Amino acid sequence: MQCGVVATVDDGRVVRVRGDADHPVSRGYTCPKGRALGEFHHHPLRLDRPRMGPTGHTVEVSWDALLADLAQRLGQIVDRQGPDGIAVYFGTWSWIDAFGKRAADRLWRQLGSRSRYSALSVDAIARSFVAEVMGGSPSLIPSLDPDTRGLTLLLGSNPVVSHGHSSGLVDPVTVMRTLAGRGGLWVADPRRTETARLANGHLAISPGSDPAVLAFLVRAVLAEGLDDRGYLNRRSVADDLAAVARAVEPWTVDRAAERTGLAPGELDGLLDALRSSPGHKVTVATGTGCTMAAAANITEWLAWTLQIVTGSFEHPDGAWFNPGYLMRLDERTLARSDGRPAPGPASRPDLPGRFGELPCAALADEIEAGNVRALLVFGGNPVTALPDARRLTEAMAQLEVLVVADVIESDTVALATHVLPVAGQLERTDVSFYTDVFPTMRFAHHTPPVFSPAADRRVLSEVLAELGSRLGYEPETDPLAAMVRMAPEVREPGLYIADEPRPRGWVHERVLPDGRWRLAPSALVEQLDRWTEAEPGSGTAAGREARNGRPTTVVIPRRSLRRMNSGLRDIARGGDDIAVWVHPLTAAEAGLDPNATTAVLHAMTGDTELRVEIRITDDIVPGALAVPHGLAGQNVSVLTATRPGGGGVDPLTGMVIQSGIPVRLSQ
Ligand SMILES: Nc1nc2c(c(=O)[nH]1)N[C@H]1C(S)=C(S)[C@@H](COP(=O)(O)OP(=O)(O)OC[C@H]3O[C@@H](n4cnc5c(=O)[nH]c(N)nc54)[C@H](O)[C@@H]3O)O[C@H]1N2
Ligand SMILES: Nc1nc2c(c(=O)[nH]1)N[C@H]1C(S)=C(S)[C@@H](COP(=O)(O)OP(=O)(O)OC[C@H]3O[C@@H](n4cnc5c(=O)[nH]c(N)nc54)[C@H](O)[C@@H]3O)O[C@H]1N2
Ligand SMILES: [Mo]
Repeated sequence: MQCGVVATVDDGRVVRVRGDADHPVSRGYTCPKGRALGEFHHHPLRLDRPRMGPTGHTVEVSWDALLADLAQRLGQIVDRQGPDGIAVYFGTWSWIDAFGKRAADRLWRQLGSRSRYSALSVDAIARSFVAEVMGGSPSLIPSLDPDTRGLTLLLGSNPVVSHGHSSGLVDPVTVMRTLAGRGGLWVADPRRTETARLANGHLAISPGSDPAVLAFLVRAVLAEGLDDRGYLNRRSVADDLAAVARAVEPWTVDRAAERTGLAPGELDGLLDALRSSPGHKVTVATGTGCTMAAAANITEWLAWTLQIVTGSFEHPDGAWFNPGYLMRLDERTLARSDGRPAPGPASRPDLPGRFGELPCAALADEIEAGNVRALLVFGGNPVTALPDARRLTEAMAQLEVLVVADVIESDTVALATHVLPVAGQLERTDVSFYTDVFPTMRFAHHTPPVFSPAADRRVLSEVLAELGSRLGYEPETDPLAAMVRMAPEVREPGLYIADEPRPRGWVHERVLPDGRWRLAPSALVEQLDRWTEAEPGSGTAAGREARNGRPTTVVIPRRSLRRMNSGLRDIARGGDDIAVWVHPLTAAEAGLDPNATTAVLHAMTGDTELRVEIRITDDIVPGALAVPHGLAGQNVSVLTATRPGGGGVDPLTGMVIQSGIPVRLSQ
């Protein structure tokens, strides 16, 4: 995403890809995904020609025939049932094709549809929600500063593999080692991950128990006076602070130890690390282990609360907020929002609309109800990424129109009625526009194409402009113009670093409502109170009952080094790392053969089961099953549930619960 690479081309083929030692941000570093650029580009499964026809029976056609047919069908759907009948889904890879995404956004706006979905509601929507209710804008993304001298606490994130959830770390092994050597690095993760091995402390916590760790820390900070009182007086409201103190009060070390499965001494060790951090500053970075869990919202809220009560946000030894090189959030007046949801999808009024989108949890219902008749997929693979995969796949096969713009065959392409073979990364101009606020410093790239699109591929933005014209809409003539308006220099290809690469202070000065954090949003305080109540203290009859009622085996997510979700799994070694991690005790309890290499996961509802490859290891806590996602033959999303009342979806955000899915394990 932010590394400079040098591709050596010989006779129209990429023969070598290596890190660009002269790149001022990545300084020669690349990850295996970046180095796979050539192999991905030349892959035999690359989409070369447009295809059209009924699901599973598309045949090659000309672009002209495809676009004419598509325009006609979309027009008919709008005439028959209005624009909401046409839905768009933006996947993770749509963000890296800036012109394509702009064109898709424009077409969607021109259509006037409300049916917009993206990977946000299956990834980390809790983060945008908490940013909105606490800071006044969903666009605030705290970013880890590799140069911090304060303590760093990672919860449910494994940057050595993922490069950080939203901070796109370059050379994460070096960054983690540096953090561990300075203010200290602590990792809470049910797995002994590659990152945990580099940390000063690893808390092997029970899945889903993160709020207990954070509530314990917030309580201790307030009780011991480790907070930054002067800052809090200026930047928060006293009543809110009192509400926080009350909500975390039950979370003593013993109770937190009980809930997390840790020894009290381990939690005290973490508190000690905070006590000795300069100024008690701390950066808390959460990842998908937390944002996909049932307690996602309160985990994120308590993570922010800990950073706010210690005065860590925008402090030189705490997290900063990247305003983007092109987005320039620090120079704009951000629309203030307070967390009120928009109306949800018609078939699922129990779920909210948020941030101009509808939750992916509702897509299958919307198709089944006939509300969505066409779906346009950009840079994503909903068949593996979205919940309740079997039901969704059946629903998608019933669509009148399923447009998939991709670069390679996929499980979703296989269902398409209209396949758009679009130009890949080496075949188009790219500007780092939609990824602008994620890098570890404020900079932008503009890279020209290396090749012109091969075979019958076309650049997505051009395809969509033509489709728009056929529907009678005005196309955008210069997609770069909007970016150039923000930063004239990006007209020319190159790399641009801001004069102030990690600005601090703009959120406090320009964004916070009345200059103060909203420390105790009532919806979150209530969620924590409920969570606390559902987790009674040790020794009580209610406590034992709750523990006995808790499923003993849950699926948790993990990322693989050489894939990007479902992307790159077809290339050499991309498909190797697919095993589910299982603790020996869990294996024994489930009656697995100690030498077993496969096992079956059974969903607790319905009769869904999934045979998976396993690896028996004590690098994971008993009861947790760490499952990689994005695979076709081993699609973990068949285990997620979305039906109303099924407990598979967070009611505040519409987020699908993908971490801590109860299952039964068998041979
Ligand atoms: N059960 C479960 N579900 C999950 C997750 C989980 O851990 N467990 N993770 C969730 C998360 S965090 C995310 S982000 C989503 C991911 O969900 P999606 O974004 O929908 O899925 P990806 O697998 O990232 O999509 C990859 C597709 O983009 C295509 N692609 C690659 N390059 C390009 C390009 O240049 N242009 C275009 N147009 N397409 C391209 C790839 O070929 C591939 O088909 O899944 C979510 N779903
Ligand atoms: N190589 C590679 N890099 C990627 C991706 C990829 O597929 N491959 N995907 C990209 C995408 S789309 C995303 S969203 C990011 C995700 O980035 P991360 O969020 O860092 O994802 P992971 O590396 O899976 O780390 C999640 C960790 O959470 C742990 N975990 C699971 N459940 C719990 C829990 O209840 N509590 C705690 N504390 N931990 C838990 C898991 O064991 C796992 O180690 O990575 C991005 N980068
Ligand atoms: Mo993601």
